[in-house]
Amino acid sequence: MLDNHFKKEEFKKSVKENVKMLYRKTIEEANQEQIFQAVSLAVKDVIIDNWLLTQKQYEKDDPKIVYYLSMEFLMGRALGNNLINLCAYNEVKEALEELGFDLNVIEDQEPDPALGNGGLGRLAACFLDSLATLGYCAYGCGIRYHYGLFKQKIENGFQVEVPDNWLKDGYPFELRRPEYAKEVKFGGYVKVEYDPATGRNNFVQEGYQSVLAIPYDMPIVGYNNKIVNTLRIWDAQAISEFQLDLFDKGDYRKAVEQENLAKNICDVLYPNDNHYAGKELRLKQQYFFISASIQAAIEKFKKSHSDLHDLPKKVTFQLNDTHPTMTVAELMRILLDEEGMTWEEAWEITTHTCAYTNHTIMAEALEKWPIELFSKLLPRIYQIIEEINRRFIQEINNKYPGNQEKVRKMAIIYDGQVKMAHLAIAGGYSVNGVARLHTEILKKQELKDFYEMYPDKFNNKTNGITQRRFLLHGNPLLADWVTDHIGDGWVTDLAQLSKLKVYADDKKAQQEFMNIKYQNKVRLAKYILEHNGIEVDPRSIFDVQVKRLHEYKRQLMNILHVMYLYNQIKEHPEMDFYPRTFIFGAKAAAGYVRAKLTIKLINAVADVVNNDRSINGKLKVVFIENYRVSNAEMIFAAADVSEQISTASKEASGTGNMKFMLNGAVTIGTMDGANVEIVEEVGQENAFIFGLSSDEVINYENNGGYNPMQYFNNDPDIRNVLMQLINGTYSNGDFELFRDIYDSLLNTKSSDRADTYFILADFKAYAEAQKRVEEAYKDEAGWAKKALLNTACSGKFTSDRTIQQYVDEIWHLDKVTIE
Ligand code: NBG
Repeated sequence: MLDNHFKKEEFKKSVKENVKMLYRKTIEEANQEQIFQAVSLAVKDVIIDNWLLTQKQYEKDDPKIVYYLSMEFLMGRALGNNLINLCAYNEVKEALEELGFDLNVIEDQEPDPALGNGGLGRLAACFLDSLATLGYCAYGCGIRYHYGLFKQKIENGFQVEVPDNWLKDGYPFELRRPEYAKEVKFGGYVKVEYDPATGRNNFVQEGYQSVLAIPYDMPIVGYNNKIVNTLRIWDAQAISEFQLDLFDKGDYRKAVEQENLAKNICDVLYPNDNHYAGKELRLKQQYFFISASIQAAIEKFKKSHSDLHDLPKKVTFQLNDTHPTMTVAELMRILLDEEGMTWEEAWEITTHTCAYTNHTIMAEALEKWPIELFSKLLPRIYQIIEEINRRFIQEINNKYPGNQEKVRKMAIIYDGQVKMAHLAIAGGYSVNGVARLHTEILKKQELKDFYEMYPDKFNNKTNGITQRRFLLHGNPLLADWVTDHIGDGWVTDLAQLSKLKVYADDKKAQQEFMNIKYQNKVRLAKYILEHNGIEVDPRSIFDVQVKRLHEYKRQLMNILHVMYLYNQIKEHPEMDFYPRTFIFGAKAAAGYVRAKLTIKLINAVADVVNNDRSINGKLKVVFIENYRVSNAEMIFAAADVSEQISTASKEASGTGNMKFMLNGAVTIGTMDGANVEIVEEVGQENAFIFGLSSDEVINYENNGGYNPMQYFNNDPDIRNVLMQLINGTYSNGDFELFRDIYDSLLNTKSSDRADTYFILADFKAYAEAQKRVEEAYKDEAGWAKKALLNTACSGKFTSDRTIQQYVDEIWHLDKVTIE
């Protein structure tokens, strides 16, 4: 389906034209960044044709639309991915070679749009890719943060945050659409006016400040199908520029306030993963993008439909966690105040249009807004939520007469707080978790009362990832090898990977597979040498943990285990030990002190271990700076061992685990999140599972925790390692540097329980599982078989499967093909 534009000569011509037009330079004079811009423009040109075609088709077919509402879209770079999905990657690579450029280097010029923190934001990006590829009409709706997630620098072993000014040189894949701007109102008060004509009260917000929301559209290119969907991210602009009369009336202060409101709203993404901070500006961000998105969606619906009662047949608003829950109230506001519907009508429509995905059971991640803050910022929205709450409590009372305990636990507004998850459940028709185990925990524990009340709303959608980015683009060697063996059907039908199973015992296939792994390890080793100045041996086991830094993910357990191994090697130099490279990559939220200290610890251990010549390079520790989507692609491809070691019950799903598996890494992990399903697919014998089960963990938690001291007292290995945290071994004699970590594991003087995440309880089981990894790796053929089977069995974990399940069971979208 190669477009004419991607025929080599055409393409070269258009790049040259663009360089001339943009920079008044010849191709020989242009630098790499300029070539990136010129190439992107040429690609965008083709995309825009397909974008228009898609638009036309949608207008013709009038399919049902899903609006995927999300505070985060962690897109990663677009150029390479767009070329992949346009099936033009190789042609463009050759064309550029002929012009004297290397496509990889050109791709590296692109800033990595980091409008997300971690799994939740990356999932949204994978979903958009799958929606376009499967031919469903979908809009991503989010915020155009001027600064994405900070860039991480490591200085003296510590994380330092550097602002990510990703828009500095202009972003070629976005399109400003001022003609679709929307006004969003904050503050003021609500005036109630009785309307004798209708016999109803009208609610009018007055004395408010407003902001203009300007949409920027980014194309989402489907794979080989000409479909181009839209990610619409909103930016804020002061409205006062348009309302100069405010100055005339002397309301100068208000004009300035409005100006400032607009300036701040889209400044920066909050850098928290799985943690709620409760900042007013965050609440503003939420309402800002929700109000603009819902207004736009309703306006679009009304253009081609006459009856808003049909909205649920044509539209679903999918809430990516509770951050966009304002949707429920904003939709009610529009239907009540602007469309003049009765409460019952509006509620009927709203509760059949909104659907909610839960991504965590971590208590500290649950959003609860103080009513003070909420009602002041959003007076009308708050009023509506009060009424939703009043009716909801009535419903609870009807179902459980006299049961105040139920009201206490389930109310939307309680104890001076608005509970966003409760609003999302009451206001929607679907509640889903993101892995089977997670959904079961929601039903049995966290949301038990809601499940009892609305069993039919609850369902599971196990997460997935896009193989187009994480295999086809990220690991071209393996992608080609797979295609050579089973054809290229896997690119849009990942289940076909199971055809590789017949090669699991094939010596030649095993060798080829491991040889590709080796080459990918060489590629990563080169990156590490360039970026960290550390030399690592690609023949050693690459054992990798890359993900956000969080206590529940237990990077600490990993590094404590490295300290333990180091002690072993030092004590028994003669011991048989297969060389290992432990690779970490993780950003810590800027305010998360203990997480940042863990980064320092990893780097401190790296310093000691990597520079100890007496261990003959048997052990290396690397902390990769600034882990992000673009280097992730390379890291997954090079991993032998995938560390998925969260405390059971805490990781809702995980998606990195799937990316590793797809690339032929073997999991060492707990029975948590989607690990459970990974093991189910690949078989116990092809993974290394250890540790407490989620039931055991939850049981401890419900019964006052456990006593880590017993492990400290009874196990000399554990004691030894923990003492090294406070005896200066890794801190040049400073006893205090890592004391907080030591205390967190043993000391109950702090308010939280000691060792909240059961690191000491699981430590020995983890060490034992690591021993099994080592033994298994020494058996070359055995390992190759495991690795190959991991790839072969990863078919379930494509986001195409996840999206198809959302479509079949929640969204009920219509499939579209471009004629
Ligand atoms: C995260 C979970 C992950 C999960 C992603 C995507 C939040 C609130 N949750 O386990 O921690 O894979 O969501 O569902 O970021």
